[in-house]
Formats: sequence, C-alpha cells, structure tokens
Amino acid sequence: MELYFSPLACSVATRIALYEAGVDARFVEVDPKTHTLLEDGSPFSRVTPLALVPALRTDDGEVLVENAAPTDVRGRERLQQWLCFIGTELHKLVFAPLLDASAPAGAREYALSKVAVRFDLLSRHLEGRDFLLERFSVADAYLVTVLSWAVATPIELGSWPVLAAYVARLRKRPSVAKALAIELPLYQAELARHAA
Ligand SMILES: N[C@@H](CCC(=O)N[C@@H](CS)C(=O)NCC(=O)O)C(=O)O
Repeated sequence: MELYFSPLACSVATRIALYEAGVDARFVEVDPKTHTLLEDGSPFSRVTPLALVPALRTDDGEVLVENAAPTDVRGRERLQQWLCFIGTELHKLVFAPLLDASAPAGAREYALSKVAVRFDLLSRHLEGRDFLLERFSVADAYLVTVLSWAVATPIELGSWPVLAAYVARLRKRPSVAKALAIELPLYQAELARHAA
C-alpha cells in the first residue's frame, strides 16, 4: 500500500488511520506547489487526475481518493455525517481559503464569517466527550488534522476551550503524535525549498 501525501496536509488524517490500523505502507511525498512526486519528479496527476492528496494505492493497484471514503461499518451514518461536516464545512469552506495565499481578501473574510456557528456546534457536541463518536475513528483523525491548521490562520482556537482541549488531547495520542512528528520536519523542508 502507498500513501501519497503532502506534509501536514489533510493526508495526515490518512497517515493516522494507517498507523491506527497497523497497516504497513510506503509514504510517497507530493510537493503541493509543483504537484510532482519528490522521489522522481513525475507528475502526481498520473496517479490521480485532480492531483490532490491523500491518494492511497492499494496492493492490487487501485487508487482511492477522498478523505471521506473510509470503510467502517459501525456507526456508518454518523461517521459519514461527521466526515462530510469536516470535509465541506471546515476543510473546504473555512480552512482552504484561509490557507491559500492566492485567495483574495474577500474570500478570507467570508471564510472567517463562517467559523463561529460551526465551531460552536462542534464545541457543543464535543463537550464531555473524548471523540466525535463512541471511540476514536477516522473522523477524529481528520478533525484533529484540520483543527491543527488554526495556528496558521487568524482563528483563535482558545476561544473554544473544548476544541482546544480536544486538539491538545488528540495530539498526544500515539498515532497522531507519530504522524505529526514525522511530517513537521518534512513541512519545514517544503517551506525552505520554496523560499529558496
Ligand atoms: N476532497 C478531497 C480534498 C483533498 C485536498 O483538498 N487536498 C489538498 C491538501 S489538504 C491538496 O492536495 N491541495 C493541493 C492543491 O490544491 O493543489 C479530500 O477530502 O480528500
């Protein structure tokens, strides 16, 4: 199995899920600016047409994309509900414009205007709970990844103490801590590459 990832991008969630599942995988780094593989410079669009991480190549050669496409039969409806909420309401609506340096100011203001109601909802749900569902799931892997991006945006996560505590707690979970410890230096190397 191969995971195509970019450092600290949403593909962190897939890396965490692979660690949680104890799956042995090869991690193939994709440069998010050039959309090429670091190992040989080949275009990532040869793997997946939109050239978006994560992409997972299974041992039989199938390429799976989309964070919200896991196999998890228990609590499937609620899991799908949270994955869609994270993917559409947080990742793409709020964080994508805030993290995209080419987004116009109006897009960033619009994104910021969407934060409070969504974070309030999430905070109410997570109050008194360890995870989104009864146990750790891929939705938590995705949520901790996305909420961790807040430090690179004007969003003050501390204004939602329940969310700040959730992120701090999950970042200590071994699979999450390992994923972030591996990807942080890769992200710093990526920044240095593009600053040069
Ligand atoms: N709908 C996709 C979105 C994936 C996505 O937006 N990936 C970002 C990283 S978080 C990416 O590859 N960006 C590179 C680009 O936009 O060119 C999913 O949920 O997996």
